[in-house]
Amino acid sequence: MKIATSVAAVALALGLAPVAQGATLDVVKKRGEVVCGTTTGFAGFSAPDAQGVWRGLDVDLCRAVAASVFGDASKIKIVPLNSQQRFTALQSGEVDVLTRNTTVTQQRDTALGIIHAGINFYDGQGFMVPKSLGVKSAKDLNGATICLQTGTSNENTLADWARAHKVSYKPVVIETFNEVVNAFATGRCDVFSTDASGLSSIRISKLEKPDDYLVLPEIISKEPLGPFVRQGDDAWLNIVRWSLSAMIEAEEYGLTQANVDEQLKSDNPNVRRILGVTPGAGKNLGLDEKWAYNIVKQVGNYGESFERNVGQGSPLKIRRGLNAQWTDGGLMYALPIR
Ligand SMILES: N[C@@H](CCC(=O)N[C@@H](CS)C(=O)NCC(=O)O)C(=O)O
Repeated sequence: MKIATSVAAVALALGLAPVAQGATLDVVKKRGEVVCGTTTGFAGFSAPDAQGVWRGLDVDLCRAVAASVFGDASKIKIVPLNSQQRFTALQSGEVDVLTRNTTVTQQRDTALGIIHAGINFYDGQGFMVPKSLGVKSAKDLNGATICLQTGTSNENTLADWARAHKVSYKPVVIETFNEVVNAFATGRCDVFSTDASGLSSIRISKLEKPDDYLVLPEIISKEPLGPFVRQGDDAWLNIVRWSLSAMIEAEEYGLTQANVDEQLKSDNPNVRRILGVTPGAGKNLGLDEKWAYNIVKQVGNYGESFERNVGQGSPLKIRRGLNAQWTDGGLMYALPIR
């Protein structure tokens, strides 16, 4: 994190950051699209499909913001950023919002001039090894060479864990995603360590024989992943935060892409408020009253987005786990739209 902090300091010193405070919504409206910072290509979360269209859970969040601002989820521009570049891109105004597997930490939320706008995936750091290594537990990793990507929280988390568990290892830290994956695939390191979501994605989409690899059972940290915006623009923070919350609350109330038009006739007061039949929530955000209706209609609720991109409807097949609704024992607990 030292590196990211000094990049931020340089950006600030150069006068790159921040764009005029409070102005993001105006800038976005004038431009006609929301600019989102994503990964350079992380299947299930943010990656271009065969037609070059960006898809994924994080891309859906970007689309949700566009749906609430413009009533049109397609009004987005994706800026691919590696782990190291992401904070500077947000600070400098190159992107309006970071929608990219970024762990919320106290340091990032305070010292970098940015702030999180919710959590769209509760994760934790893990390890992947080739089965041929013959290792069944992270505690057996003594002496291993471990691949990591530069500018991630994973570097420090691993160092802390290894010290506490008296595991010695040799880090191989590489800046770009494809290179670090390549280093692992070609055996330059024994282990890949990053968020468990990342490991599932890499195993399925980047390794030739996924069945030759094993994700170890240990999860060594909390990695709450969520969108970030610049500090000092509460109106924009609210738009991103409530767009995400609307997706989560829509799932709680059973509002889906398929039934949302029918649900406009619902007499449930919560549903009427979410969908703007009872006005107020849109005006509060400076948006059309159909802001959340447009999200559900065009992007879907959180569960739909989850299943399509990373869950049972995707090659990743990640279980809801911590990302289930609070009513199902998970941590997804939307703040009420009222
Ligand atoms: N959640 C962690 C890790 C996020 C991260 O950047 N992970 C790497 C995985 S190795 C990644 O997404 N790389 C994709 C890229 O750089 O395009 C963080 O916020 O630092």
